[in-house]
Amino acid sequence: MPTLPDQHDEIISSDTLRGEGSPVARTPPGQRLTTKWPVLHYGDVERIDPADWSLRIWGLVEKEVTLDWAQFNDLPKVKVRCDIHCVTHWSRLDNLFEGVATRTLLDLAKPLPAATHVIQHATSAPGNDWTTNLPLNEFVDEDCLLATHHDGAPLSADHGAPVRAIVPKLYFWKGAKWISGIELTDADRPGFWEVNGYHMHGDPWREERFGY
Ligand SMILES: Nc1nc2c(c(=O)[nH]1)N[C@H]1C(S)=C(S)[C@@H](COP(=O)(O)O)O[C@H]1N2
Ligand SMILES: [Mo]
Repeated sequence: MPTLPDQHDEIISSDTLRGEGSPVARTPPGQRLTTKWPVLHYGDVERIDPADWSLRIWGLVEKEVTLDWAQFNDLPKVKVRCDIHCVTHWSRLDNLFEGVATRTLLDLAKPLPAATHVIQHATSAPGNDWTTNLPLNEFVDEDCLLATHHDGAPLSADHGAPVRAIVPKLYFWKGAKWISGIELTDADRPGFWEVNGYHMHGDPWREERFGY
């Protein structure tokens, strides 16, 4: 893995920016651009007091880790510029997210060699355990983070405060809002939308919207 920039202010450019190509070149097939940021989720908006929030990393790891809000914020921060592509056909270009890189978090727990996939858990519907699945290697790309801020402002509750996951190269549903857990597994187990017909992988450039 390449090392993280130690300069706080260095901004990581996601591959979604495609070498700063034109907006058209950056828009995957079947998507329309919006400058608004739509709100989409299953169930009610979670309103989480950061004092009550924690993140647990478990499953196929050397060491299970639980971080509270203060411990999370003591970790090195990154800024990532990326485009967002939602499976419901909207794309929003040029977002700036700030938070903790997923690889920084997983380095604390040390995934075992058998770990191949990640299941993100969120304290939202259904049953306070909304989930989404993805390959471990894509979850630890350098443009992936657990974000607390968007375009310089703290996330609002409806966008997943206090912490939500961002995986820019996959459709936006592969990032849990109100994230509470990262589970490492040795199999690709479908999450909430995946059980309901959404794609196991979700690459916007291949229009992996539904099915396997
Ligand atoms: N906890 C949780 N996270 C979620 C979802 C959800 O239903 N619950 N929906 C996903 C989907 S389908 C999308 S498109 C994005 C929407 O994020 P936004 O509301 O910030 O645009 O969140 C994703 N993360
Ligand atoms: Mo979505």
